[in-house]
Amino acid sequence: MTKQEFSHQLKKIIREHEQLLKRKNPKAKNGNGIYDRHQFPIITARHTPIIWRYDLDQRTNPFLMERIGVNAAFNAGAIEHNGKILLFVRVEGVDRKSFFAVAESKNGIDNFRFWDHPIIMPETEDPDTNVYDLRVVKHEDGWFYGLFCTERKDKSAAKFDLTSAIAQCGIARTKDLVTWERLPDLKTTSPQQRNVVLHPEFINGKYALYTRPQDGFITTGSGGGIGWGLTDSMEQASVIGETVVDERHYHTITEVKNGLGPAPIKTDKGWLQLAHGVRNTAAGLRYVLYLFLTDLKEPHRIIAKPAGHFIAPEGEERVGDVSNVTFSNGWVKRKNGDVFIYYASSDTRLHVATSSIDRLLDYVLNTPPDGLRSAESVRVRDAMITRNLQLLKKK
Ligand code: M1P
Repeated sequence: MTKQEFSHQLKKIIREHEQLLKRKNPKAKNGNGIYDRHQFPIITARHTPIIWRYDLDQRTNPFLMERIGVNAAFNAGAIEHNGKILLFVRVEGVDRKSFFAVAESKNGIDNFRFWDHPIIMPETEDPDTNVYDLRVVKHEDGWFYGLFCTERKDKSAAKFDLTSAIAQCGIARTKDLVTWERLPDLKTTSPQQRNVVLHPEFINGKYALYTRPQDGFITTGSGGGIGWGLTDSMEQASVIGETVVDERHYHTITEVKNGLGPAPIKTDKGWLQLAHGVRNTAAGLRYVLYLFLTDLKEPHRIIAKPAGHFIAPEGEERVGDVSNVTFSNGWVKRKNGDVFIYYASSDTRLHVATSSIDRLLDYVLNTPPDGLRSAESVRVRDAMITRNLQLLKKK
């Protein structure tokens, strides 16, 4: 490449990247009344900055090739801060290592732009092999906490077993969202923990955590579902004796496992909770999102839970590195009552679904619960059909 060709090619790469970042993202057609999807993913690997992927020095990158590729950008924590939506995106390099990076947007729906530098997350004395799925919570103690999964090789595994891993909950905190202080990992009695979420308020003067105890790295084993426990401090966080918030059930969307998504949203009717449920199929695991409501004073106690999924993979969402997955660890309630739900599809890209507190409360409070049997499902549906037919006759 001549100097001129290099410069021309670089300008083209920057121009196309800008076009992608500035693309408007209108609502998709055919919403279900509960929320609206939007036409395009809000963040993909191609949204990550050019300077993260290309070496822009012609002497060291004469072909202007991507030097350090990005494979995926998905599962993001989310907050509203100083009038902007900040997403704490799980960015995965082509080397399969994930890291966290902040992308911000004024409207929360399009024009997301990454900050120049990814988050430099400090390590503990036992270095993380991989970190992922950051849940960012502004706690009433004044800190922003980031809880995430830290994964390390299982040192007790057989010599040639290079896949066994131990997942635990890493904890960090920050005041400015730029410099993070790493705290010791959460201690629990479970050999594996993922999807741990900090409740934003003190409960009886203690920090409250939603957990997801598991026996194995992939399988829950005796892990009963989403758990709950209290700890005196986040500097030495420790939960002894988790109670189960949402138990798994046979022939439901949570048959194989479940896990809480982002920290819950407080409403005047209770805490809105977003979670994922997993079942097994001939085509592999299927991850869907579901909603439930818990008591304001006892946030571990479910007071309403619709049957089935709230968001399931659709269209291109169904395909990716880990297909048939929707996963969320971030949502934002705005002052006007709008709710932006940030969900990822198939461990590849990130989307937004928009709704409101009123709609979500209507959904959780008035959608029938799971009757756990076909006969009960058809009875509830048929009762609505009969009422509808009577209403239509009157018109
Ligand atoms: O691959 C799907 C998801 O798998 C894990 O979720 P869970 O712990 O509930 O099985 C996580 O690794 C998550 O990042 C991933 O999206």
